[in-house]
Amino acid sequence: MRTDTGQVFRLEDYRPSDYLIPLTGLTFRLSPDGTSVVSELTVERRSGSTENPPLVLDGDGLVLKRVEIDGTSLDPAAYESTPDRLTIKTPPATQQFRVLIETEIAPSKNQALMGLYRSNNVYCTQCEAEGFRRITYFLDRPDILSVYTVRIEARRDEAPLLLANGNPVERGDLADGWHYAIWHDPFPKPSYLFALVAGDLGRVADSFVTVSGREVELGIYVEHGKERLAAYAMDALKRSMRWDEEVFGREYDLDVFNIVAVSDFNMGAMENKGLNIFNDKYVLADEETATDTDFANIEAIIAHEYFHNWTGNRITCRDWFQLCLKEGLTVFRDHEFSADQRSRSVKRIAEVRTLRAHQFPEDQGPLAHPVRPRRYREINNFYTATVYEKGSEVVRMIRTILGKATFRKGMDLYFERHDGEAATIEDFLKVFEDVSGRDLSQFALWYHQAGTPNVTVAASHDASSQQFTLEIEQSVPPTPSESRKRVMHIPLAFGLVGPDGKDIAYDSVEGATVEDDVLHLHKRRHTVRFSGVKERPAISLNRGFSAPITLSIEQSAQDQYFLARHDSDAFSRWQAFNTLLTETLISAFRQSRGGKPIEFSTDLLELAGTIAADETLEHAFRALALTLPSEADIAREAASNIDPDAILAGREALMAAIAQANADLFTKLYHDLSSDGAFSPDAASAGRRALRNVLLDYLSTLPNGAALAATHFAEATNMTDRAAALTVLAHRHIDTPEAKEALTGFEARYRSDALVMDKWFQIQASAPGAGTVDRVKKLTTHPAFALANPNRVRSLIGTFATLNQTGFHRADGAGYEFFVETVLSVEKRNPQVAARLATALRSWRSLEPRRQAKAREALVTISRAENLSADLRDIVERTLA
Ligand code: 0A1
Ligand code: ZN
Repeated sequence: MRTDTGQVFRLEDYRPSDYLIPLTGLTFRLSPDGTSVVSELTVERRSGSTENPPLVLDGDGLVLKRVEIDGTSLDPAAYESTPDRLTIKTPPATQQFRVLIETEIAPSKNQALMGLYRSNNVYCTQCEAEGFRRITYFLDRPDILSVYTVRIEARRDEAPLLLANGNPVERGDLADGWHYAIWHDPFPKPSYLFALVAGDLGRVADSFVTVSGREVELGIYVEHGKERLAAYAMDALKRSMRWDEEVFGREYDLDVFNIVAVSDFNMGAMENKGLNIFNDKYVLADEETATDTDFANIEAIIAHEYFHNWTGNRITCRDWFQLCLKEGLTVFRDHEFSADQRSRSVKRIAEVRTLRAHQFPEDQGPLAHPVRPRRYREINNFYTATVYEKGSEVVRMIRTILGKATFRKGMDLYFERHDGEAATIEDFLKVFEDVSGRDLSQFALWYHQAGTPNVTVAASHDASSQQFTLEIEQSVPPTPSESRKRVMHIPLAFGLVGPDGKDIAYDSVEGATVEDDVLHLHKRRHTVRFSGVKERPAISLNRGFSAPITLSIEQSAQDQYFLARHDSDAFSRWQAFNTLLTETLISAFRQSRGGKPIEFSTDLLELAGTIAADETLEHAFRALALTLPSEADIAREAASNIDPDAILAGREALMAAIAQANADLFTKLYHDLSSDGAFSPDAASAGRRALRNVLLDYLSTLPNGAALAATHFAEATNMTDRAAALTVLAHRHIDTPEAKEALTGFEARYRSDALVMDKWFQIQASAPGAGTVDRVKKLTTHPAFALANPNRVRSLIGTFATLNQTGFHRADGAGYEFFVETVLSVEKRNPQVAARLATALRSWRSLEPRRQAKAREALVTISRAENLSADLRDIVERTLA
């Protein structure tokens, strides 16, 4: 484990390296406890340089066996080596020279899951961001692009399958039951994209013919016996490959494309060139074991990693500050892919919900950072919702500003101009400036400035002059180390909605630029006047969530109801209803805390029924509209002095009130939606299930709710319905015999399926109430739980800390105490996973004073632990600062 050196990396300190490594040869002789790695590097002085400064290579915990230069062993006085660095003091003065380095590593002891490790007896690697240096000494930075040839040797019985990046070149037998394979990747790549897999796995094979007629062999490797579960992932892969050709003009470039599913993985998946490695959770699925959400995630992540082949691999990042160059752009691409494969408006609503749930609290708390950060202590902690999700929103805004056709021209120019390079955000913005002739310097603040901008709007109408006026003001709140903010370019898509629900035309507009129904804010304040507006319209703003901002708009309840019923933009229609719900829930929270009876407007309760029954709306849309803001959503919107118990009470009261007001309607709809046909994971079928399961949630608040959920559980023919019913039972009826029976039944049925058991852990860990802490503690001793496996830790501990507001933030601090203990034991094995867990405490300052003090104590306890890793120290200290 790397302990903290306290070093801070700064963007402005970037310097090109003195040396390049055009060619890299690697030979692995695999053994669990002692793998030998021989690396043969062709090192070149950067052109123009006449000096030969020391060659300083990165390492991390390495054991050096030998070093040679140009075929001769190096005199020990000529180099210095530590586990973390190899310095060759005076390299040859020639333009090029060869360095041979042998290291020895122990994959079986690697619990951090970075570098070369073992998962279920399969050797696999994870090198992003700085894992390659745990394998061999190297210039482990993304601007060093090298052509790799890799030879893998292993015992044939232990590892019949030998994979690396690129194309297969040769394979054969060796003495004593060993064999070898050689792989060559012709595309120069950074070390973080290196990958190797060796083991005994089952293979699902297919092929894809690219637009220019080249045949690509596709392989997905999974645990033997699970091949059938990779069918959906394979289908998603082929659809992704076709889509990238059609929509972005990007063709695949190697003869093979392989995906390997492993069960121990720190993140979702990794885009290693030609050899993607996946958390098996994002590959394996069938109706019996996976929910509709799992299917959608698999489709999105398969696409995401595949799309990286162009945005990330062919064009990579100059340094880690540019992470959003590949991640924000690739998330944007996978969002667009899913929108095309499914329902665009439903997908957009889901994206915004995710952004608000994960990125907004980050941007509004102590861990806020710009989409392109300027400094970091531990790069692993910057794989954040800001870099990924807000990064994607920024690319979406570029498209909104330029229009689809010019955006595509810019992308084409980006691929043409930077293919084979390690690029920067400036390079990316420049292509769009070049194709559009626009100046994007103010827009670039979206990359440089942290914080969620707030836009306040007041509207007024003057019938006599037929003028409709918007007073608009923007502000960006201060964030850590950025107290003063500059004015941003905010593109707001809008419509003026007339009494018939149609957008009304206006004669002219002054006070801001309007292009294609987008209002461009460039100044702190705008007075925007629309003329020729006879009747007062309802203003629909930030349609499609055109800018990732918060909007405070003075709007009558009447207008909000009107927009929730009639806005022609599906996102804004959803938003209008969601705002009504949120405002209601915030006042319910305040009433509940004040011990007052909670009352709701009958208009709202009725509108819920109208939306549920509106056949002109997609099922999935209705399901999303009827899903009440989560307790965390309510806490975020209420902003301060948070008492999770009162929030829960208010939310439960609204659930029950909506259910009571619509009991007959919901019951009828619920029954009408029961499925008759065979299972299909497509979006429309998933939408029906989603709506029916939301209705179940409501109906379970009524008398006999537990019995209804128990029947739903017993009759379920797929995991989506089964998990939904189990959630209702465990969350709302935990003390009933029905809940106990369902939990035990589920456990008995899926005991040996780790990924399904994760759902069982998740459902219990998110059950609200004071009793959950003890239940979760007890579950850590369950045979299916393992602290060493990131998926298990995330489903039990991560879910408890992020989705269980009342349990985790229990007023007596018991939730935090358990959490601190667990985070510190996870950290001993896997600092990266521990650091990510610890971000669950980032919003501690918004709690009411008593909980706030306990949460702070918890953070301080972690910060005082001995030998804290760089990963965890970085998170905890920034959270406390
Ligand atoms: N580049 C990957 C994410 C990723 C990052 C770090 C990892 O190390 C443990 C693994 C994966 C992606 O965007 O999918
Ligand atoms: Zn990515």
